Amino acid sequence: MPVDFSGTWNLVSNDNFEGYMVALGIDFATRKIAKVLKPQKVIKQDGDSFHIHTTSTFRDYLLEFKVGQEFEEDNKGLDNRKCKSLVTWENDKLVCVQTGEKKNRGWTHWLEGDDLHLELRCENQVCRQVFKRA
Ligand code: VLZ
Repeated sequence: MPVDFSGTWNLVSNDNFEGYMVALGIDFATRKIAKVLKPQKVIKQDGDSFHIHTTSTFRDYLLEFKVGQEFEEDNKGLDNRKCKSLVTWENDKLVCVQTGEKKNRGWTHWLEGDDLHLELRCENQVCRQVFKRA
């Protein structure tokens, strides 16, 4: 049985989101608001088809993709830079490479115990987020 990330997840820790946002070029005023947010993720997974909705009181971000199929990502409401994104399985980890203007951009999701982990990468910055089931 493959891993199933489906569910509603609440952010419980967020290490270096500030550094990640600086690397993405998010302005100071937006960072001030964004760094205190406690986003929720609603993940719907059907085999290799994913729907990841990140919601907050400030902005929402919806991502839909199939593992192994490259797609254009607009990052609307984040840094608004377009990139080519490809998500693949690395064992039980879901790994996204976001190819574009920013070097080393991407993220990794995995499950650890009852927790959902997310590592967000951009240039030399790594943000680590942990979510618990709502
Ligand atoms: O997550 O790429 O789950 O897209 C934060 C919204 C969303 C709050 C961060 C507004 C997206 C921030 C993280 C304004 C600057 C992300 C992927 C993996 C799915």
